[in-house]
Amino acid sequence: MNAMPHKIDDTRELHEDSLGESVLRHLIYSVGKDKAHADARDWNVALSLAVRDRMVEGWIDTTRRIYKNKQKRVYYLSMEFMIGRMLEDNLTNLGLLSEAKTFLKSQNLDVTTVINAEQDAALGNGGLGRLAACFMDSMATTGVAGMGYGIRYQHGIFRQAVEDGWQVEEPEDWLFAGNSWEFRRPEVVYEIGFGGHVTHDEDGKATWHPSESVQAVAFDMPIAGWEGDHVNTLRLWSARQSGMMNLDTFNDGDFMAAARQQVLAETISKVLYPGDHTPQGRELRLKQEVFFTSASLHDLLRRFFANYDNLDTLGDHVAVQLNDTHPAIAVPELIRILMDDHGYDFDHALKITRETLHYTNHTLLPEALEKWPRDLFEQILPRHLQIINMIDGAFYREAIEKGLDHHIIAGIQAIHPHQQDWVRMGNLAFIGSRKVNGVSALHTELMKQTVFHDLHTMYPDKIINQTNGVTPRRWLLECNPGLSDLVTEQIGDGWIDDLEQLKEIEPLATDADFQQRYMAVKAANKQRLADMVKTRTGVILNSDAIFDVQIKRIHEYKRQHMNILETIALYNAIKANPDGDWQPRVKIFAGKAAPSYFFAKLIIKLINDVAKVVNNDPDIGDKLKVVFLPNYNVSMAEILIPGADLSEQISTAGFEASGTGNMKFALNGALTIGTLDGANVEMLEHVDAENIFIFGMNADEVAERQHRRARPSEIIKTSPALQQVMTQIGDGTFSDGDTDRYRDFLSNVTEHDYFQVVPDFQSYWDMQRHLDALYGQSEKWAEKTILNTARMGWFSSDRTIRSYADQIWRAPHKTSGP
Ligand code: 26V
Repeated sequence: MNAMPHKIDDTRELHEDSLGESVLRHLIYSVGKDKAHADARDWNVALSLAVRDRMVEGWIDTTRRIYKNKQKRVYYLSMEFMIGRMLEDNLTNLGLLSEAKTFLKSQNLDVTTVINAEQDAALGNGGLGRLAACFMDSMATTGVAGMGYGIRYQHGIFRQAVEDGWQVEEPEDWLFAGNSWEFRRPEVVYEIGFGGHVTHDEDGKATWHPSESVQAVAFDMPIAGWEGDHVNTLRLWSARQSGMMNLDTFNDGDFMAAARQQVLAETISKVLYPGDHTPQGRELRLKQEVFFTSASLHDLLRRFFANYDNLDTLGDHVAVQLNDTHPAIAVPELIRILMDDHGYDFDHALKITRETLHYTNHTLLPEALEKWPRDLFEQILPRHLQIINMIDGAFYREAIEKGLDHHIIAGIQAIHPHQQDWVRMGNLAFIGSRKVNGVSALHTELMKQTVFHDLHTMYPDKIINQTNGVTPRRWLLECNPGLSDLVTEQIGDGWIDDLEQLKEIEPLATDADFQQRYMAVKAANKQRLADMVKTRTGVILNSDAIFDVQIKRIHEYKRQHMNILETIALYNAIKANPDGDWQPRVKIFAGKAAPSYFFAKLIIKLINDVAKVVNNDPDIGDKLKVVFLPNYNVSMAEILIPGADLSEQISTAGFEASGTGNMKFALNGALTIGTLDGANVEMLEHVDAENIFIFGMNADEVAERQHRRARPSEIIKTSPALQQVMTQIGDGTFSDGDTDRYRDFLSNVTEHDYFQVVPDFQSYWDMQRHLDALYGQSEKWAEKTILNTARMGWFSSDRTIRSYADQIWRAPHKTSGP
């Protein structure tokens, strides 16, 4: 499949060179090296530039088409884009992968080595950022006129090292060798103000006089959809000092003071906040949010004015999606621009804003709901604070009209009228948006019942569900070429942008020959995974074992600790009966803990402590291995997911908003052991109860137990296995006799256990043993594996994006299917 050649105007065909010729040209003229001296990175850069050249024509074409057709534009504002590597994605979408492979081979180069020479762009923490990256791919594939806006962090998520079993954070420097994909746009630059004061003229018109400002400079990356003809833009903002270095200071000889100013300004886009569900109410974070949101709004309005001369109809031509509350400052900022720069009155400005903005919620955890001290707001954003008060005033009148009482209204305004201490960004985003969505059916239901209960009563049509999805290009076609080829051989390649076609392999689930071929692919993927584990940790895996994988941010609600407790119990059971007929297992963990989240770091230490004991116990041998892979990232996921037999999705029910890793695993034929949480609920509906392994309490049962603060002690008393595990953790069995290390861990689990590890433990254990037995019946296992792949088509992010486009953005897109 070759990308269509594009023409710019009536000029000559620009790519008469073969891809290989372009690469050699770039190697010499862009990288400045000859073949004899080029290393893998040089080749990577030369190839990337050759591919980038071939994206540009489609990019310019797309831009012109959208402009000419006045297609409704969609802007995805996100603090995070967890992209990973781009080369294979772009080669694939442009249909250049096999040509590139052939060329690299002709130069005696190893394709994987060249592809892997690219640094991951890890400008995100976890699910929220990765979802934004999948959405960029799907907006391009479905022909949505979409543009992503974010921050060009100089340093993405920290690199995780493990020293003596503990997580150690190391600096990340993805840009050190440059970024082949980006275009610097020095002419696209906006002044972003902070601080200062507000004056009003005789007519009451306000003017904000910021006391400091920084510049936001644009960097663009082209995002090509499947088959390369629709190319959107990801625009990331970089902070720069306003104006030149202060010359007076410079002339005074105080060069250092001038340089200091520059450093301070550039701090804003220096580093990604590594908290995930754990906000640090830091001034710099607020400035980052304002910085990228304000620059993005100014930029999209400038583009709007190229087609229209009046902002009254903004919402007809533009839809803005706020990825969580991080860009929620867009609500007062857009109103401010409309009022102070364009002369709208407040009511009209609010109306236009509410026709344009939409807000996605990604978590119900109370500690993750952003709020800012009112005083900090006053200091940094005095005009925005005034506008928020006006919004609250208008909201109050609406609420009274709808018959809500004062007490309830106070709880859902942006600022509580009596306490006045916090600006609550969730409430602000809700009030200022046209639609508010959750990311799975269960999550959306719980939004209505809990955090947004009163706002939902007031606006019963505002909350809507949009179940997450994942891009089938990266998460099947590219990461699992073996399975992709097998599927394509059977049903053709229409599934790549119409994933529900995978249904057509359903009849093959019981076909012995197909089962054998599918499982041969799985075995090869397991081998690739085992090779990586050996390289990175030295642990040698038995590929007959169940590869049982839990990879995600480390968090109590995700319950990696329940998994490790079950691992210890299994270890004990094997030791008690070493000659038993045990199904061998490999427990693989990976994920980062927020640097300030001690308990999460302790879980990592416990996993590594258990690994050390188990992996070196001669009684155990190949029956059980435990591995913690350091520095989990997108590229590592691309190897882990295709090689997994079993996917751990075991969050406390009601706490995982959706999950997207769950979808990637099932699509690649791992069976899920999981709770009725997030999108697992909908996966159950799609793959059927016999093909997914659900255990434990549901969200209602969890809420009920948490509400009555039920203690775990009664349950522990009835479980000798669990008792033994707790005793061993306490007596130093896994900590070289150190009885102190896990004191906090034990009291957490045995006394409070907010995340319900103890009550769910037995059903988790039972389900694991059921899966052990099932794995022994290899045909049955293969059938379920195939049915998972066949029935996961609905979880394509193409479906999700079409649904946003229809139900939220009211924006055109290509329909799926032939
Ligand atoms: C919150 C905060 C709070 C302030 C500090 C930095 C920070 C960074 C990220 C977040 C948002 C965390 C929310 C999140 O990632 N939610 C995940 O979103 C996924 C995509 O919808 C979803 O699949 C996961 O279930 C959900 O946990």
